Amino acid sequence: MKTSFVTGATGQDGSYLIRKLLSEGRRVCALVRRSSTSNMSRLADLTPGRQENGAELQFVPGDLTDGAGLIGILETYEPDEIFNLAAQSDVRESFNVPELTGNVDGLGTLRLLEGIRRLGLEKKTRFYQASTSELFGDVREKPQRETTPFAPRSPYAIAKLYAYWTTVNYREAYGIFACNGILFNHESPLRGENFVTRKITRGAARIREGLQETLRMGNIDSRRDWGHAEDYVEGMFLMLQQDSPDDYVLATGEQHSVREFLEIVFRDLDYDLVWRGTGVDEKGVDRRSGKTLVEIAPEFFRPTEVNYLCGDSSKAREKLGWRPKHSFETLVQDMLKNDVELAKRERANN
Ligand code: NAP
Ligand code: F7E
Repeated sequence: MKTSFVTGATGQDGSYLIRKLLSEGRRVCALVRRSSTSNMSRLADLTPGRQENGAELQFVPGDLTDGAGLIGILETYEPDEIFNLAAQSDVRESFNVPELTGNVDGLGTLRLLEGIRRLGLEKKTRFYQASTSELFGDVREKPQRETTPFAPRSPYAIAKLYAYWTTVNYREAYGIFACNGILFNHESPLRGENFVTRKITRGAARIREGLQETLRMGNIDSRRDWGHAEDYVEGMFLMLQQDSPDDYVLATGEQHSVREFLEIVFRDLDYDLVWRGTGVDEKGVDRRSGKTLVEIAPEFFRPTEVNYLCGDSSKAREKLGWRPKHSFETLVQDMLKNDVELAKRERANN
């Protein structure tokens, strides 16, 4: 039985990836960081121990800033594969906590790779690094692919750049099977509510149920290539099952603006969203009722913004046989259905 060690297990991707690994019959050791209140909500339905198909799940306490603790974990479990998903992953927040972001997202990756090396696990342990389309930042080419030069625009992206090159260096210097998955934005009903898609589906559903007045948004003309997290964890898994290690872009190749995302979500909730005014005074108004649904709030602007991302995942499609199953439409439907149900329950409990 192969042992997989997953950091960031309690996050969006960790939650989907653990289910995938258990379905593949793995022994899964899931890193959970200490918190005073539970951070296990996305994993609440999973029971540790032996699963029906013989797979096994264990939660392991630890933190990416604690090198000695990580080495102890690697020594105990000697994993066949590590999926390093843990990160301070909020780009806006990284401007407020740049040092923490560098420590977790940059040095955290180094600590794991150095652990593999010091324990002599170079030939045994395969390593997946959660790299990001934010590396492309102020994009130098459209669409972005593996060979597109990086131009990071946030402390988050700069920390991830360090992690990206550390992964490449440990592959080249020590022969570790280490891969970077350069993943474009991927969302789901399990997405954190601080990220724009979930903020919109959750907020709009709450407005519909009379639980919230408006959505206060940042730069709504920003454009992203949004896929479904369920599809993206399939790609992560495939990268570590190949004959040789490599770096891959995962993306849908389709791009939408935040403004379009707002229009689609409100349309699906039977509003007729029209835009009035310009700049920070612009508002999204329901044509029928005249009610203001969207306002611009400068506190959500970033000191430096990534305006445009759209990925070319031809390499992953050819070499890994990876194909996203979800479309943009089914992604929005999946998220909205979940958040409408949540808002209805919330109203019923009020
Ligand atoms: P997420 O939902 O924010 O999850 C982040 C995870 O990291 C959580 O489990 C969090 O634990 C954990 N974590 C944070 N600081 C830690 C620390 N010091 N030690 C140990 N664990 C720590 O992120 P996600 O969307 O699943 O993304 C997974 C990874 O892919 C991240 O590395 C992210 O940067 C990267 N990425 C994401 C996307 C995307 O669109 N989702 C695209 C490209 C790359 P708590 O639950 O305790 O907070
Ligand atoms: O912002 C704009 C915002 O926070 C998307 C992380 O998973 O994907 C994610 O990073 C865009 C930006 O994601 C609001 O300015 C407008 O242009 O959902 P987001 P992100 O910054 O792209 C990458 C690939 C990662 O690696 C990251 O870990 O939407 N935007 N108004 C807003 N964004 C937020 N959060 N809130 C707003 O009100």
